[in-house]
Amino acid sequence: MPDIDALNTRFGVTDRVTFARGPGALATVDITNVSAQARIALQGAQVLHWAPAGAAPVIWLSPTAKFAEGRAIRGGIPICWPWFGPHPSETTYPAHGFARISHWEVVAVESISDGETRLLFRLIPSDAARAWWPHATPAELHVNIGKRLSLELVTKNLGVAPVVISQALHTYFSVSDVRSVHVLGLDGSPYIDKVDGGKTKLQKGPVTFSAETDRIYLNSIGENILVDRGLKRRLRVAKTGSSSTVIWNPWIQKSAKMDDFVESGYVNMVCIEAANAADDAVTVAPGEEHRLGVVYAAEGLT
Ligand code: TA6
Repeated sequence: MPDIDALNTRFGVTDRVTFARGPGALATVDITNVSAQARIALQGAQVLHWAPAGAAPVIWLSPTAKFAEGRAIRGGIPICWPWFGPHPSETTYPAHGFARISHWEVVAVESISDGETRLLFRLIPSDAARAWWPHATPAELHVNIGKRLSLELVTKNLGVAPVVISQALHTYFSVSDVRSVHVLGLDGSPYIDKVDGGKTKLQKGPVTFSAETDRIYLNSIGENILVDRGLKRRLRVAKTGSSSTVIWNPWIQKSAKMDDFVESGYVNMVCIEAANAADDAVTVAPGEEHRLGVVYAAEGLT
């Protein structure tokens, strides 16, 4: 259990960087600067909130998210690592890996300027995680909080053999109404349709939402744009080190089965995930590292 007083003594900055114990006694850090406000849980180094100054929150957090040690928090930016989805062979291993349910230590906090705060977190695997993943692959997350939000997930292979990882920054975006938004940038991309037996299909035009949507777009390296006329907002999702883009909305029936989705909660969120999943899993050679990066920017819509 992180020592909040020690964190504030070492990294806190009055009115700018404040550590606290939030719901479920989970440690959080609130960041306020001229450009934005954000909150990050130390469990999972999970961004829970980001709002550029004067703008509505960009990141969605379920109103009934459950906060408990070792339980994934519904919303924000969960880190899926070192595997995406169910473990390839072990059904008892946690879905989406263990990064999002593990403690991450704060390594550094830096105010670059009055408008940008940079934080560095390092994953501290539990004994259980070491059993699930017996590889020397330390993970770090760099977060920049400003008028843009950027994250970079770094995996280093300190072992003597190649290691295959799949991963995602599983970002939940807040939208006015998922039935009226669309995603640009995936036209012509092949995708695995997890709602239709995993068939591979080809995207035609913008991605729109009228039912449960769960797709892994492959060989997808370009920028995506989430257009939300209801919020008069365009969200740009630029990424590096990512070959897959996952698009997800659970819709009515699936979300109704989740205790951390309010009824109709699915209407106000959509996941656009910078990932390396399925055929795009990444092999990290001994002594090498892999960097998965995203930059989110909100723009007005005239
Ligand atoms: O990214 C989409 C997905 O893989 C869906 O299949 C769904 O399982 C979602 O992630 C949420 O997973 P979670 O384990 O957070 O409930």
